[in-house]
Amino acid sequence: MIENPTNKRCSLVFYLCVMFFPCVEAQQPSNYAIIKPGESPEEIIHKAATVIPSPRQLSWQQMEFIAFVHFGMNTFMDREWGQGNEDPAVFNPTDLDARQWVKVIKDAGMKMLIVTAKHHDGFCLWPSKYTDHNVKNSPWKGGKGDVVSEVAQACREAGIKLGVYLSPWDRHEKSYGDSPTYNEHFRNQLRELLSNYGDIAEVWFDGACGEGPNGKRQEYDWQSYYKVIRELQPQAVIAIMGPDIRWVGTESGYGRETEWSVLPRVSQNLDAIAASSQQDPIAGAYVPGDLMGDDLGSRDKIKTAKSLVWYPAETDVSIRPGWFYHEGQDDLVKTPGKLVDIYYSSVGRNSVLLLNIPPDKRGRISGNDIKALKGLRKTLDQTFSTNLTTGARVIASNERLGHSGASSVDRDAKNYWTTEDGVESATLDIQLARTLTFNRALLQENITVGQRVEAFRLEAWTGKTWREIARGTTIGYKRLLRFPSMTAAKVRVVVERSRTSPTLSAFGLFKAPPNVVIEPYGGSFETETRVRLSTDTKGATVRYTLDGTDPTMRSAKYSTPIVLTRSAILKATAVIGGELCAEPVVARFIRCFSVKSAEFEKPFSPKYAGHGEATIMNGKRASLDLNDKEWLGFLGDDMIATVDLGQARTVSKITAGFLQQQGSWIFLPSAVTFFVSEDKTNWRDVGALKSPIEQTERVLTKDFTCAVDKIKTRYIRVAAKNVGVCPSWHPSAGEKAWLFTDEIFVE
Ligand code: FUL
Repeated sequence: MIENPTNKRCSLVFYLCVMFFPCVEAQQPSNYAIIKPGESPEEIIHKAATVIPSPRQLSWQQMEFIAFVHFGMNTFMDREWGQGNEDPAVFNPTDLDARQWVKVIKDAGMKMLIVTAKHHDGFCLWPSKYTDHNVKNSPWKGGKGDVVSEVAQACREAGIKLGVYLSPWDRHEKSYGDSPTYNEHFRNQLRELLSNYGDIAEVWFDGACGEGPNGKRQEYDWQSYYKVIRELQPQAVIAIMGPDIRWVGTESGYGRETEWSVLPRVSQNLDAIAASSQQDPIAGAYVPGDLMGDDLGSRDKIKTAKSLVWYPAETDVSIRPGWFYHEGQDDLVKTPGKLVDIYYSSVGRNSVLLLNIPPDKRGRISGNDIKALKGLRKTLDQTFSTNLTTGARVIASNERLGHSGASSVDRDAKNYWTTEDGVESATLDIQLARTLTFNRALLQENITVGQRVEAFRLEAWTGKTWREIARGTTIGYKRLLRFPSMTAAKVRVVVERSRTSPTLSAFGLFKAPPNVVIEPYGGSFETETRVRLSTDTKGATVRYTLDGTDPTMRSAKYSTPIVLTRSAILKATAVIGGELCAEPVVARFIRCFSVKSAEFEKPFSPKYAGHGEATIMNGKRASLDLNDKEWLGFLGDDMIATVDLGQARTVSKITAGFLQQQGSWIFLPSAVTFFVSEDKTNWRDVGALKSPIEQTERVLTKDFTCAVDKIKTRYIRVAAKNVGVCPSWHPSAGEKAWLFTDEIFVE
């Protein structure tokens, strides 16, 4: 069932539950703390506030924005997870250019590139001595190529750090499942990667763990893998299935509003910890099992902890629905607006953003992805290049000697404001150089002394009173806040609660470029619809197009509501001082017949009932979120919908939309058949589309469209075939499968 999906993250969580931590010298301050028996909740909270990142964790956090590059056999097989039996002859990029990858990544402001040296299919992008399943047996460069080496070289030249993804799960390797032999094989591969390609800044172990080619499951010897990494690349952080960096808990790109980097580390072996206190307390320890929970590090979570650890979050998300490149997703690249939103919700919420940009079959990052990244960069530069606190004067309600309030706006990360011992709430009054307009704020704690702030608010002086403009809980390494434009000469940061003396190493105010709002934001209409455009910025005008092209200075200027009488892709942007200054916002409008009523032969599930029958005829498309109220779900049954247009119409196109999210047991229909009828009794089959169900991690929405030759009809029936049960390769094989539909359009 969807409420209890069996997916790879479950195995990730399981392994995190049992994984061990490497030995660390017990010194204070450190990136862990032991709670001694009898310590009060108060003492524990103070202790948590002094746990600090290790030097490698700190350098990693300071990178803020890093790139994932999924490239390999799957790129050529058009899949997300290979089987391991793919022919190396298939791997043949025609124009691989690692320098292009690095340039795109650097231009976007990312500081590291993590390449999938080996994914679950076992194919190695470097000529590994330990397997034949690698580039040397591919036609690419006559078998003389080495992708990892080209990437390493390009990164070195550009000053970009290099990370490697090495999948422990290997569906090709024969020894997989014969635990000691495969563990040695895996360590050998690690040694190759960590010895021959210069400095490695991150090793990324994914949590997926399935059966190997021999049907056996592997017991990973994580400790021995970590040992190899610490020995060969001590500066590298080990992420996800590792002790340094944790998975944020979602692949959506949206981290938690409250994100603590200090978490309880529950021990399985308390006696051992007590006995070895301050020496080698780590063996037998594990981090919380539920990394997907809403709360990992609040007072409530840590008050009963036996030890605490600095374990910061990394937010991994792909710029496309899939991790690997698929031509069919060229139009599904996230928009700059969406990427900006993700940036605020990851980097801006005390996490590092790991954004995946998959090169195509040529071995190059494709145009749509580059365009989206440029749009993201442009908005970030427009927003953050001018810090409006320049020249501000700061008065703190309390400050420690050498750590004045002014340190928070001096642009020197080493200087920071903090309070005297025992002062855990305080205010900073910031007098700006003049009256200014801003709609974004940045706050940074000095995490080299710990993460402390639990609640804060931001106020602006209206001339008469202080008005609250934003509030938040945790700050951590970085917190970004968005709020409606505010004009003021004085602002105030109020730290309401902190675990010990609060710190601020940076405070900034910014003005983001104008945002264009389209109302309604797309949808369908029968004869005409009126669309209003507006911007949140005084003095800005709006230019737009209706054919899907990006607006230019020559495009139509918006003045009165646009009357649409045909389908359109509306793109609008704002202009100030004769310059286009915002990324275009896009909305799709479809002209279609209104459906008067809809009925289903088999009922939809009450669990995913959307707005009832109306869901498929309200003109509103659903998002990729299965909980979106625009979805109707059918469990195990086909979706057979009959819609009534109210009167006979001349129809040329019928479209039905569906969701694929196999991890949640939602499959596309295996076939969709379209029928028409004038009397609802005699039906004529006007077309059918088949869609083979393939194993994939890809989450997407897909429209099944049937073009017909101007048929006059009043009733239309769409019969979508549910796969019935989850196929044999699915972790929940045999369980009832879901079919999700959002809309039927008749044009
Ligand atoms: C997952 C893998 O199964 C996906 O294919 C992808 O590599 C993602 C980043 O990690 O666990």
